[in-house]
Amino acid sequence: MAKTQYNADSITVLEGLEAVRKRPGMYIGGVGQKALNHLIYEIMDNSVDEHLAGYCDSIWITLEADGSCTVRDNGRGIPVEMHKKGVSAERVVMTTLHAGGKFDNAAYKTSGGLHGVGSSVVNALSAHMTVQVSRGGCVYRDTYERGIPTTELQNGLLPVIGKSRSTGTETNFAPDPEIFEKTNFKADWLKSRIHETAYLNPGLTIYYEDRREGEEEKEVFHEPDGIVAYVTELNRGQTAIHEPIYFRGRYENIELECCLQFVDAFEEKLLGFCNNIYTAEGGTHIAGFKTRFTQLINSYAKDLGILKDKDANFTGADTRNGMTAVIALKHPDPIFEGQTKTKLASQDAARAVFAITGDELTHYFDRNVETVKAIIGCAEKSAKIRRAEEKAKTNMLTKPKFSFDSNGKLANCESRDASKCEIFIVEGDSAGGSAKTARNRQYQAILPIRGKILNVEKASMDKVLANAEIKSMINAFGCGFSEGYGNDFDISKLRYDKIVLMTDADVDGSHIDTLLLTFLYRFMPDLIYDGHVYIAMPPLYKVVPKRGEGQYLYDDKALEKYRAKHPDGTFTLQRYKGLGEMDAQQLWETTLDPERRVMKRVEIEDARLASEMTELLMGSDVGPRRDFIHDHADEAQIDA
Ligand code: 0RA
Repeated sequence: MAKTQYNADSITVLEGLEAVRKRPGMYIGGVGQKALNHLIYEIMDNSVDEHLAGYCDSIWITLEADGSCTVRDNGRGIPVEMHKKGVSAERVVMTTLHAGGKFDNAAYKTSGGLHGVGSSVVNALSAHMTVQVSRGGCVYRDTYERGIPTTELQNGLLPVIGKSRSTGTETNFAPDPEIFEKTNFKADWLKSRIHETAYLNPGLTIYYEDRREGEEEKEVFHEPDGIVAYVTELNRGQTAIHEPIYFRGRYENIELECCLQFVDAFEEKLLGFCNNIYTAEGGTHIAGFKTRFTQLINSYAKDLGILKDKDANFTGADTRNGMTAVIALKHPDPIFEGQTKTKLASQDAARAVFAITGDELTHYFDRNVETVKAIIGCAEKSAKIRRAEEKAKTNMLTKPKFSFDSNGKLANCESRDASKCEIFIVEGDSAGGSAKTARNRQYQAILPIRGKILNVEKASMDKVLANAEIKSMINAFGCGFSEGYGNDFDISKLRYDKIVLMTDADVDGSHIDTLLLTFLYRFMPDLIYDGHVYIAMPPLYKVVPKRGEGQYLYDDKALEKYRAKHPDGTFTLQRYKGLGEMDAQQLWETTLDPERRVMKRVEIEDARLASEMTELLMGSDVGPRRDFIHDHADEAQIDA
């Protein structure tokens, strides 16, 4: 390793990177799985910026067998020439913390300077990082450990390690286990993000490869139809009521690209992006779109005689009933705010989107009246249900609620300290009975539910609220619920820190999980966002060897492994077909005991994954749902 030379500049540099290592959360939003994946996005976004600048059409992203990640592009290559600081520009980019240094660097993205913002943060948080630049006929290489350069410069410049006719940048980095709780990247989140990038950049091809043992996979992401393909994909499996509507426009320096399509469902999927960044918290672009869209639909409904003068206007939510839309904005100098800096705050964005949407959709609707009529039909359905719901809610609020402790079959726990309490939603009375015997009654509550709960995606609101199983859950959780038009949800009133779905490991059980999750997702999504919802993973087998201790096995893979270790077959194998087959002792050991149980926390990475998940959950086919659980089962962890 080369000795690092310290001068005044490099000391401030090191202090900067030290700050990143001291407070990684400030720069990448945490040290968990989400933040870990974020490292890749930071590096990948720089290559996407090079694409947006018009110089790069391919990006290669590889999860290496050794746990590191490589991002390569065919852009111009990060400048390696002498920077005014007296060292290679690449070195400056990789070691200089950019101003602000906040979690989301979006604000600096289009500033046109040396992009590579974020690279220094990734560098600081990587056990090692290698940057290889092909430019001007040569290949240059620079290396770092925990942000500190380990390659000796020659007169301030990078060593040349080879020749090349092509140009581009390749960054390989390994997240530092001193910083991150876990260092294995989540492939499904990454692929989802890559796919989103491909939809938003139709001229770009992204080659993804996972080389990790047991995970080997290759996929090419290229979406020449852009956001039209995105909307089509979001609506896959649903009944579209018209062709996708696509428009684009420019207003001052702001460019808008938009695609929307209605489906026959009570759902609204509105995804906003600004400069390729998903604006999870919405913002001015979304507001401008919504305002103008509501006006348009009300005005067409009146012009077409569907709404009479005496009729009340449709609400905004009515007009978006069944809408799927992608709104992609390019802004030269966006301002972001909000908790995760994913809310667009620039006022001119609202004006631009308002104006372009008005012009373009008027143009379209005037030529496609049948489409407007179909969209107004969705608004009418929504308005009707909304009125029925308002009635149902008033009825429900005026009727006395069940009292907490005498709520149906709930066996509540003794403690009232929500942070320590858990509730298990258990399928069937017999398993419920064993669970009641087995539990720690101080902290664990058991709520048995009977058979299949109502499919909330299909039923109307008043039916949902009349369903006994749903009522007992709402009452037990204590935090109310939110629904499209109203919001009585208050998470601070939640009575349990953990809500655990405990169903049989078979098709029926997975269907019940599906329905329960759909219910939670629609009416109490914050419970999922805040990580309160878990799925119990009861074992499938118990093996007892001739000598030694018995052991529970949670899946077929584990059984295979066990068989391989005991080739003589000298063990007895018990298979659990359902929770009901376990006695109280076994149920405690495997599913209830915080020290030993295995459960999976239900996570929603972002709105897109969430909507995909709903779609997955909504289908009558349990196959995809099984796959979902199965795919995530390897992350199941002992939850202590
Ligand atoms: C600024 C100027 C030039 C290239 C880049 C940035 C650049 C940065 C990254 C980061 C990842 N991949 C990248 N590709 C390019 C080129 C200046 C020139 O050649 O004139």
